[in-house]
Amino acid sequence: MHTPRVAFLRSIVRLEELPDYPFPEVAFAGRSNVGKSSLLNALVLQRRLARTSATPGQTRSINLYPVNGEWVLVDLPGYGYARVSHEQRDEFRRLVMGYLLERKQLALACVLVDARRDPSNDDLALLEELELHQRRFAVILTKADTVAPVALKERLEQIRALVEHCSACQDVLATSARTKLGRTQLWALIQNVLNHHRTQRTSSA
Ligand SMILES: Nc1nc2c(ncn2[C@@H]2O[C@H](COP(=O)(O)OP(=O)(O)OP(=O)(O)O)[C@@H](O)[C@H]2O)c(=O)[nH]1
Ligand SMILES: [Mg+2]
Repeated sequence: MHTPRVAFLRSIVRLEELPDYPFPEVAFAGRSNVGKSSLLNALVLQRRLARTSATPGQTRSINLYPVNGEWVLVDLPGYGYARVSHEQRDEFRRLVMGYLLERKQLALACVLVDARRDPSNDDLALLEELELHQRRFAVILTKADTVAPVALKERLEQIRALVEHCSACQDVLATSARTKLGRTQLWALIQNVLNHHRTQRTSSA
């Protein structure tokens, strides 16, 4: 694979600001600090495209990154971050859930889950909503470099069992932004989903 051509398009804090273009989007969602921005950078082989931080709550807006002029990677604000007000938390939730459930350009929601932890209640609620609304999703384990191979295998089995009956689930993958584990598989999954999305659009046009 060639290094993708990727740029920063826009940062959005209200759903109405989202552009109405024909490009399919692939979004990274998940709890705060799970590694969304880091994995996005690793995926497109850029060090500092999306801002990352050891402090949770770094990404507070919806950030759009067009790739190869064909599709758009979307970095979402994280949920479950304790140190924000209730109002702010509700605001983020409305923004993120509104985007994930209603955005017509969304081709795939990647739900990122820390490989070291059991999925949180927020993670489970999000997966349930996506399945309920039949929005295509994949579960992506992050920070796989921090767990032993046996524990990683167990975690993968746990998640696969969890989504076994979810028809909207496209895949469950283990990744690491640090070692780039799973990067090629994630790229291939995205290309597959985008191809499918294109075919569907052509046949329904
Ligand atoms: N060991 C390891 N650490 C990682 C990996 N990915 C991210 N991190 C670390 O996890 C922390 C959070 O990473 P971010 O990419 O900023 O997480 P985020 O999900 O975008 O966080 P918010 O924007 O706050 O929601 C940073 O300190 C990263 O260096 C990984 O694959 N392995
Ligand atoms: Mg971030």
